[in-house]
Amino acid sequence: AKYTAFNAEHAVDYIKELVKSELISVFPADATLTAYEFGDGNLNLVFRVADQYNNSVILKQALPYARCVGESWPLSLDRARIEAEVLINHGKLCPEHTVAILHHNVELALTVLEDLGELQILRGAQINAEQFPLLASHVALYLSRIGFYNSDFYLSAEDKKAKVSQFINPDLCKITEDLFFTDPYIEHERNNFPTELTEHVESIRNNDALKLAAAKLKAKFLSCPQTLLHGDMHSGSIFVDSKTTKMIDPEFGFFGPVGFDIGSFMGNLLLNYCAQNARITEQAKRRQYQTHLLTCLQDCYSQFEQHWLNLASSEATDISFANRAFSEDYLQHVLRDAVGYCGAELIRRTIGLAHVADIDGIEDAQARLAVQQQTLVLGEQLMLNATSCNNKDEFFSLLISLLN
Ligand code: SR1
Ligand code: MG
Repeated sequence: AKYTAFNAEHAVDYIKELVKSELISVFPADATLTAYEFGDGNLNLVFRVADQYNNSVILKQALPYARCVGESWPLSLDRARIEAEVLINHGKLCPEHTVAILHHNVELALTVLEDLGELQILRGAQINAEQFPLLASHVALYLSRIGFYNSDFYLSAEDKKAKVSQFINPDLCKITEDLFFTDPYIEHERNNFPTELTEHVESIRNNDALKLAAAKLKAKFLSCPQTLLHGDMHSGSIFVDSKTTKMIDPEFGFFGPVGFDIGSFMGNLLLNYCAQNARITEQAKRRQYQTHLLTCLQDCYSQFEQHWLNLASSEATDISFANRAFSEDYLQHVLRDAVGYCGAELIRRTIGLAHVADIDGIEDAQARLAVQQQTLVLGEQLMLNATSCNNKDEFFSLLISLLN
């Protein structure tokens, strides 16, 4: 079928056809379907299609442009294929923590996904200071499995090269290259910050050491195809409840540096940590919640590293990589990258185009500004000190000293 952007009626008709042809098994033959569009993300259309028995699926369709900006920002529809193929890849490696893909249509740039509506989006839950004791271990398991099994530790060189080419994702990588690594460090119309931050923003633009760190992180993002990343591991890409964690939306997936995903995830935990300084007024409650977030970050990083070391000792297929000294050296570089990407995420979510509701939703303008100043300083210090972290404990000490 020729591409056309769907409305709710198209979504219902499309799913009806899938039911009729027995291509999905979620709905019975007598299902009466209804649909509504509820996408509030930056790029796509998202429909929930449900029947009278409470069965439902999500139909996600890429638009040929970025939804948040409009047709002046064209984007390739191939991102829908990439997202579907990343979901298939990650779903095989870590089905417990990857949203299930039920159907995909390349021409229409759409995917049909399991409906996770009974779970919450992590960002909203963390804005309300909800705690998820299994989040750290689930994210660590997901990132170590998808990371390791798509890396040179495990794939043959031939297979890896074929996969790198399967997941070339120029349009969405360009968004990250620009928004993450370029715009915050120059004057650009896409940047978005209050006038009161102008002095701080100018100090960032004049900080040669920081700009060098940003350039090195960008160079690595551009030319270090270590593994098949999720590519957009922010708190809006994670569904949770007390027992479950599911990653969604890997349309930014490509072969890039291992440290990028875990760095982005940690950056989002820290954005929430700082935002809570203006959100939770009672000191003891705030401290308790922030300690939980910090423990989540530390546990996640520690478990990620430990899983990787275990996988490397039991599953490495390349003899050159099957020794502990190599794994430790590799992981030291991953740590330094992750700390740098974490810092860059804090900065770009504060002064770049795409912000986070954790901070933007703070009603009191003065309190919001204080949080923004804190995320900028934290981001700067993490980026500047990332390459001095020799191991995770040095990173945790650095972080604790910066948060106190
Ligand atoms: C124009 S897209 C802006 C941001 O939304 C996505 O989720 C990515 O994080 C991107 O940087
Ligand atoms: Mg997304």
